[in-house]
Amino acid sequence: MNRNNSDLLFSRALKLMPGGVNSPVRAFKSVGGNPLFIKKAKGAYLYDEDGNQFIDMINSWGPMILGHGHPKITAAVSEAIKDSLSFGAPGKREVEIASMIIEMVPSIDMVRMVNSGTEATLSAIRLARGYTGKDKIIKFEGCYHGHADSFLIAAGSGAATLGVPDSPGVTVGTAADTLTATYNDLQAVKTLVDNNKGNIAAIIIEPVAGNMGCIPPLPGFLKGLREICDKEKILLIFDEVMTGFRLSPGGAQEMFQVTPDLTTLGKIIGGGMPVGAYGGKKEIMENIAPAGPIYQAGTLSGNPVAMAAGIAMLKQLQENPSIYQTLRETTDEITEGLKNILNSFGKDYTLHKCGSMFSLFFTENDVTDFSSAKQSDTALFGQYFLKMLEEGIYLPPSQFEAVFVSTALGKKEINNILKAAKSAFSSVLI
Ligand code: KE4
Repeated sequence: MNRNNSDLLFSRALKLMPGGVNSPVRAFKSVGGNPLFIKKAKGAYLYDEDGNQFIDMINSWGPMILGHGHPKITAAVSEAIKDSLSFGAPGKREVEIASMIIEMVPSIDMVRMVNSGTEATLSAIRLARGYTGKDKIIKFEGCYHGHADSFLIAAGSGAATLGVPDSPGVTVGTAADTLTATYNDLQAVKTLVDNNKGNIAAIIIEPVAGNMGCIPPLPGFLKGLREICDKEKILLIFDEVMTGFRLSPGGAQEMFQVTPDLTTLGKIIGGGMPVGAYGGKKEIMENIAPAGPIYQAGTLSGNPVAMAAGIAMLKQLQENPSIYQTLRETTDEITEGLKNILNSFGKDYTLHKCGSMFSLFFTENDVTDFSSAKQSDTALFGQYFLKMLEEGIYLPPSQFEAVFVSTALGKKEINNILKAAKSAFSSVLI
């Protein structure tokens, strides 16, 4: 595969930006080789700077659930741009998207628009701490909630100890207020809550994990968290930046029928533009400035062009609820095909899926949390990734990320994905 232009661009980029990228996972570090520089995308396809074509199975890490260049979204953005790009003042589109979100996600009475998932989650944590007057939060190992200091925390040794910084620059003081539990382990949460009675403001979780690979909640896990939070007066925050509007119009909370106190959103909500949001019960949200004392702000929050893209996206999802069934069927066809091919090589790798997201773990062991996910053969995954790239399939460049299916994947693309997988497995598994 000719990648001269990408390699040239990457060598320049390395001199100009840390790691040559604007977000670490794009650098292909965990799979090897240089990243490809994408020039354009249309429908199910990406085209790089050397003219190579790829079937897109990342879809910008989730947002492009309708594929690239959806005419309704493109038209809405083109229309909005005619009226200039940003006002820094309230606009009609903010009212419109807020009412759509509140309609689609029943647990949200009131919402604040921001510019990324990270902004949404860090704001939600500040709100939870301000509203409850308590300092500590519980997160789960392997769950990623963006790069705010409170989330870049590794598990301390033993269940009762405090978190430790997982990145230089995060202070010990900050880490002390983040407790970490094992995903799908309700007893671990109960132990942390008992050891920190009355000090925990919130539990934040990816209701379906996507950042350690796709790992669904075990039956009763989310409901158990809800019960703990009700009993201990802890706020339950569902980080649905990835699952929101993907698993169903109401996200994971609709799929699993568990109601959080606060929800964070991103990715799909912006239709490909930088948009995040957090929302929840009115009596909680009304504590956010200027209605209340808890501060949060943003120059480009509610940006009219980004709102236009988000409105067009949400409108498509609202008006075509059958797409969720289509996405499930496409996901089933791809995942069942992969499992059959692997079985023909005598492999029974663990594959987890939920709605239109899935991950193939290169391990035959069960995967229910981060430590079991880490048993996967990441080197083999890297070889598989590069082979699939050669075959024209662009997968997420990490074992610990999820594949995101779009409605643009049709029969032809599914067949090509499975044909490529058969070729890739035959070269890496034998
Ligand atoms: P952003 O700040 O990247 O918009 O959102 C952070 C975030 C928050 N919560 C969840 C559940 C998320 O998955 C994310 C971001 N996801 C990663 C992919 N695993 C974004 C890709 C990247 O970091 O480049």
